[in-house]
Amino acid sequence: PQPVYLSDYQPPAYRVTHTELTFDLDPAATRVKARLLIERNNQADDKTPLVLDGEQLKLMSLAIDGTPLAESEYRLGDHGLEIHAVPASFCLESVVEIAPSENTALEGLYQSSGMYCTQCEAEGFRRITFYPDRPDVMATFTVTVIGDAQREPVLLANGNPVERGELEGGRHFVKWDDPHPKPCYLFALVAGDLHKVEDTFTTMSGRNVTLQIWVEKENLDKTEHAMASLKRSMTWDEQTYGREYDLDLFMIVAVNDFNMGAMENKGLNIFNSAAVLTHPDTATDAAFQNVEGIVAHEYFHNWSGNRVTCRDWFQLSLKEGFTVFRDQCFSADTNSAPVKRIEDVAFFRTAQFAEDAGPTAHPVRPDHYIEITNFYTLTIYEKGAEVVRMLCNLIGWEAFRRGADAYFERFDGQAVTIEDFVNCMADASGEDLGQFMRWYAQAGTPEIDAHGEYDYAHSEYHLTLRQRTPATPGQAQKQPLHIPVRMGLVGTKSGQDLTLTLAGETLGKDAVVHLRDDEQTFVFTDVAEAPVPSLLRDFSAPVKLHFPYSREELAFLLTHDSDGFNRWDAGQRLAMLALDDLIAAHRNGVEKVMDTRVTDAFKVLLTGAGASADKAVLAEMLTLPSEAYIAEQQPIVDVDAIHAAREFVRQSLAFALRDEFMAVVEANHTDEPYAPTPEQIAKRSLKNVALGYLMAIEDERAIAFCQEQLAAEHNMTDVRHALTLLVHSERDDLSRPALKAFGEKWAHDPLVMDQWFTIQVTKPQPDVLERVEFLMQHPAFSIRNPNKVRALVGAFAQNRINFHRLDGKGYALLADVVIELNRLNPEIAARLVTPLTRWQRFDETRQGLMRSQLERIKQEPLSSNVYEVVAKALA
Ligand code: HT7
Ligand code: ZN
Repeated sequence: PQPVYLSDYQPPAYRVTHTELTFDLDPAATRVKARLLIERNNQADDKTPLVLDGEQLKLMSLAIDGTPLAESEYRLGDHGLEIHAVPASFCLESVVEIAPSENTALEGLYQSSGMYCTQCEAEGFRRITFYPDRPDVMATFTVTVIGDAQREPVLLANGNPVERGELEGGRHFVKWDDPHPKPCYLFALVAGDLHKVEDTFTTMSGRNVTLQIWVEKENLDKTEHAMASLKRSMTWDEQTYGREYDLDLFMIVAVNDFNMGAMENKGLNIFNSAAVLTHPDTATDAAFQNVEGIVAHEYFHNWSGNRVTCRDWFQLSLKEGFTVFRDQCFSADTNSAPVKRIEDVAFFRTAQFAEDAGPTAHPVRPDHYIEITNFYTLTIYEKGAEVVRMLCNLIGWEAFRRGADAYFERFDGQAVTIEDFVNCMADASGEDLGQFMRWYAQAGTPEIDAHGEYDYAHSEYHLTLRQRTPATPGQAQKQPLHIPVRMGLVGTKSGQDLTLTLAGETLGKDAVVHLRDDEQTFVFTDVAEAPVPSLLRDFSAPVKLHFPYSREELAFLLTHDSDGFNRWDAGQRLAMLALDDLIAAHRNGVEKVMDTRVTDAFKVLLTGAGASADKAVLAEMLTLPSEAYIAEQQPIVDVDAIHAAREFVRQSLAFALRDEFMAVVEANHTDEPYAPTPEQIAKRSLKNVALGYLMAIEDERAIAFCQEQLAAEHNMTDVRHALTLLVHSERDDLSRPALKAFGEKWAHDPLVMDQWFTIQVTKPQPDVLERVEFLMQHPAFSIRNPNKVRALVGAFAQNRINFHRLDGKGYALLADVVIELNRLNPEIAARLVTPLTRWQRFDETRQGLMRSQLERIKQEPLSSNVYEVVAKALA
């Protein structure tokens, strides 16, 4: 397969001004009739052929302005159709046949649990009809859906319903009109036996919008939270960005088979059922929060993505980075802002940093790709959001908001580039963002080596920052970036933030310094006492910061830093220093000794000043860095040493602070009716974190507590946590009956069964691989369902000590599944193979084992998706 290059971009030779589609639904032979009003663009002439994308389509007829085309007038290939000569303005009519029931890739029109649904982003529309399947062709759409009145009583598409009626043979139809020009990737159709929950929203200009959530009948009681989240999102976008919804109807549909979380199709968002359905009995707090965030994300796309869209797929982060930033701010405003930031950054530093350090590293705006679906990555989404956040912090919210207003107004109804967005911000602020643009072009995680010195004689603090970005595939040399470093100086005597004075200018107690060169020294004057620097507050840039903090300094920041994020980060750094020592001890066969400074810090958190802190933040502060994060910090990952060291710390803390943890468990246990409020979520997470420590030493009171929590069935957060702790303990006598009862009780609920699969395959005991093999035969498992694959196989690949078994069987199992999925669903196969691509991070034995599985996959006849990932991993 050949790559596509950003530098080859050409505007389309022809535009489609209006698209009229008629779908006559049938599982094996759906007929799609298309009438496209097409006009030639200025740069083309009458010799320019019309090139349309099309894949897996059976062409039945083709006509221009009512005249059928002879076969000599066009060329039909595997990827599309070229019509040699066309008028400057004409109507193209085509009829094709497609087979939704055979579509296992879940791109284009497919069937999920008997209903029809679509997924067109990025290039799925070409599996529906012949069309210029590119985001810079924007048309209005009229869509008629014809289906069986019994099997498909509900027929949905984008926009507003304008006509409906009965047809012969028990068929019926609904016609939909979407007046907003859109690229075809935002087209959607859903048909099936669906039921709706309805509500209304009055926009800021007083228009009434009907809100509908469509689900299978048995899920009608799981929509309340999504509906409330949708209304909150609509209000937030009006208040925060002045953006109002623009149709009379907004629909969400839940489907069981979906490659990602959800899709922002105009007026008809399609959601993975896992991203929309919640009920206290079946969904955890994390799931409730995830649903809220995804509902908001898709809704926000109505402006950042739909009204203003991307010129080409290289600009993907234009809509995704900006929209993730918007949904992050919404969740921060709606819940606990510091916890949201801590969770996002903890995930980012683990997973995106790993992507940036691996063979598939790419810039926020890539310059080439083979398969665009491989580029829906953490770099495009999350690093893209961090880049937008930096922009906002650099120019300030007021200027950022003016820039966003200008962006939406200037480019409404257009397909644009990242430069267009950044130029709006530069215009609104007067800031020169030229150097800042490198963030979009350079892959890899920048590292800052920081070093500070207090000059007692002159009351000055000299802070030197040196930046470097490591080489990444295809980018050997990097240029210095414009990095905003938010910081404070915390006085060691007063414990307070000191006033920052730089080059004679008083900046306040918390300021942003701009690092632009390879190395810069900032001299702060009038610093009355020796400070400890608090750097990169609130994670002001997506970089790795190295500062030679002593453990005492970290313990000091943990209790004194005015920045909540950096207080948490100081704790993580302190724990990391202890973990590093223990990893080395394990490797060298030396007895492990617990660092009492960590125990003391935890004691302060549990009983001292920390105990009065926000409970949600406290829960985060009591959580040790994950094995995956610890691995990220090691030059060569020693899976067993990391696991042993982390377990040792957990157990040491539990032995030393047993009573304190138990007091937290008891103080935060509640049986008030479940609500996903920040207060309740905070209490549950604090209690469950403490319970986790006690279960690490199999404390008898904790075991009894878990059993009671499980039996009480008060809410899924508590039930799942208790079940997980029992299953992950060494107590088989407790684990087996609990798992069995849970599996039987929830056999009818696919989303709960996903949790049941994950709990079993994430435990540390060594029989997990066999368990995965066994569970793959379970009636609730299907390799065709992406949620099941993620819950079982994907979760197993995150179980570090079991996946990385030294006999290589974990790798072989993953490769087997990738090979099978490569035929069925290439997009999911390409995502699933990721853990194998990180082979360079491991010891020689594991490197060899992982590589040999990659080689085995490469021998197969591969989809372009899997080929691209595997080829990069082996390059
Ligand atoms: N914009 C949506 C992306 C998406 C997607 C991409 C490729 C294949 C399947 C997909 N489903 C959804 C989701 C979003 O970012 O909001
Ligand atoms: Zn998105």
